[in-house]
Amino acid sequence: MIRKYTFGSPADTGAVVQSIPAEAGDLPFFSVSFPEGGEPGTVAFTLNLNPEDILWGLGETLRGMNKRGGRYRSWNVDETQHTDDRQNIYASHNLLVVFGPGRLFAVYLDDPGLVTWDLGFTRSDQAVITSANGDLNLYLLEEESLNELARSFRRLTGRSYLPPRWAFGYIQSRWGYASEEDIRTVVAEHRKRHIPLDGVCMDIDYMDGFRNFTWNRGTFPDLKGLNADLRRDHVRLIPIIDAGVKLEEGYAAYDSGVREDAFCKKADGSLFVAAVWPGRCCFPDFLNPEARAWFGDQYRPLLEAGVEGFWNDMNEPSLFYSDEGLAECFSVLDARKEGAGDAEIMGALRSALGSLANSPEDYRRFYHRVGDRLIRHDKVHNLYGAGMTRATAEGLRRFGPEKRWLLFSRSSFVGAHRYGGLWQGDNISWWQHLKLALQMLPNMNLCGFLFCGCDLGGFAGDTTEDLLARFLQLGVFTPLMRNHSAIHTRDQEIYRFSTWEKMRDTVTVRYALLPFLYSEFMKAALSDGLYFRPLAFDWSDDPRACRVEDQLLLGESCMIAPVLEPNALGRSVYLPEDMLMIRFRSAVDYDLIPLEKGDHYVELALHEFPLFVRKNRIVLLCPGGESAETLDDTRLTALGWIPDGAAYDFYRDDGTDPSPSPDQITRITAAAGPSLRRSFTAPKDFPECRIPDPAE
Ligand code: MIG
Repeated sequence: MIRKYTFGSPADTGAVVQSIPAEAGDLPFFSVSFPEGGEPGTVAFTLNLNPEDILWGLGETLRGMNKRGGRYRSWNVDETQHTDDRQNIYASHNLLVVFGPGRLFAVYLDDPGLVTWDLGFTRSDQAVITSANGDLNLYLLEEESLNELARSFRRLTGRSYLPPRWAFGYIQSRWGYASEEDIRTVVAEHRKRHIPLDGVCMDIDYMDGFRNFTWNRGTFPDLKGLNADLRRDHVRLIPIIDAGVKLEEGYAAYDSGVREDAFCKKADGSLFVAAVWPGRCCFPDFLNPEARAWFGDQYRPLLEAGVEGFWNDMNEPSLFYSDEGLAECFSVLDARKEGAGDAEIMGALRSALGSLANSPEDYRRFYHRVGDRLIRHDKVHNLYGAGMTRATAEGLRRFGPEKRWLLFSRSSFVGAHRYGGLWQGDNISWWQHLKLALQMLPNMNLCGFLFCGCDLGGFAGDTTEDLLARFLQLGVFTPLMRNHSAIHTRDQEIYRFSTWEKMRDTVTVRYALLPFLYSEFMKAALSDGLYFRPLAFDWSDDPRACRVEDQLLLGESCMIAPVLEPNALGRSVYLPEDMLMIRFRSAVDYDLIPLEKGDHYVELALHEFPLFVRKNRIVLLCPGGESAETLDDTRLTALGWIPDGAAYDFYRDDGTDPSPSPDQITRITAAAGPSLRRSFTAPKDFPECRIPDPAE
């Protein structure tokens, strides 16, 4: 059941697709107040918390899976420090699930402005959610189970984005690949060593002076030819596009943007200008449908060169500084010249410089044109990245309606999950960030973003061999499996390390599992379900399971529990029921160990990692391969502890169909029996397939 409550006069955010009439009565569970001292119109919702209540949601935010005890802000920002004291990063996903004894509901605030979430921070027995604008639709969702609640939220906000199947392959990325030569070398090093590979990301260095939709003709003389060569090798190029468009007469995207009146303007009607990588930039008005259409069409030159996937960056939008901000900063610095020698001058200079980027004043300087209304940016700030994702997705669809496209973004809002995936942004090569990546995944899934992943190995800082190995072991299971790192950090491609063969073996497991993981993903997406979720979703009566913060359910029948610490030779795992542990070393080298419900310490040497499968369920391995395109998904091996037999609905399609039918399913039935491993051939076009027990 979903109920809607309206406060003030809300903007249309595009997050919700179901039309629900607003309730006239009082909002249950919460008390509503209008705090004084804040912005006029501010409204606060206070909820009393029971000691046992668990809070999930808020999508891409920091701290643990259970958000209780922390403070968060819905305010999209280019935040490079993903530490527990930061309340907001790139996305705003205003969904909160409340789960406790006798209590299960979720609240979604459809509000594009600043929202703060005090979830037991000020008072451990209270959650206070505050909307700065006070103009919002609040949805209250109640269902019988956590999984039903998640489904109901997806029905409210629409089906998740479907990537092409090749996007489930391994992707290599690095800020700093600057030429065709660099890219060809990366591909050759992978192919030579049989490290599977499906894509290489091109970061801003491919562009001509950081101008969107251009490429450097000196270092990429024939992008189309390069792309064609790589495609023969089953590898795709995935270029980056930033939000800001360089202000420069004679540059096609700028000129046409001005002509189409597609850029955000200030109150006096002049263009809003702020510096990002290309220098002074204009910012497309992604809230305006015509501007979105114009922006989506700008991808054309890259599409004509054969590109089939993109990542969109800097779309919070990230602003280094505006003209006005820079002038103000210099005047503060000038005024301080006299004071040299003062003890506090250091702090004053630092704060003047430190507040240049992404400043609240800049976000109040420009406007969006929605219909015949002008809306000041800060009122709808959190929609900007989502608007860019939508503009891109719609442009790609116009160009190629016959297939699915890869698209993932840094900034987002609920609603963007219908148009693209997400990566988790600039993590650091820290062990803490491996755990953080895992903990963000189920909350991102809950908010609709199924296609996501982190920068494997860590973006900033120098990775270490063991950290990269353990990151890859998580990446085997994340829909987006991308190794990415920042410029001037240690080289992070698998082949740079002495133990590259072991890491390659890890990636081979991804490819052996790829048809199965794809099946799990597509079934989740097409049924409005979850690919990753907290253990509580399936074992909500088991208080131990409900508190687990470092294991995740994957799809219908699997659980992952990666090693998250350095120098570990194993880890503790909690099993809410009997499970088979598959301890992988490679696609063909693994142990099958049935484990009973309860606590276990499992041994996992550096290049070993587990997948747990519930009893009487199976997972499927294919023979593997070096690209998603060349995998054989008919010659399969079923792994499972199935004393009572198992049935699996194996979803397969051509990997590109933009409107796939959910019933492209082969029902695989495995007969009861003691053997844990059974090889068989699955008929591609037949609905049924029975695997006997080899002992039969
Ligand atoms: O200001 O394009 O999160 O993945 O490598 C940094 C350069 C801009 C931030 C992205 C990161 C990317 C980097 N970008």
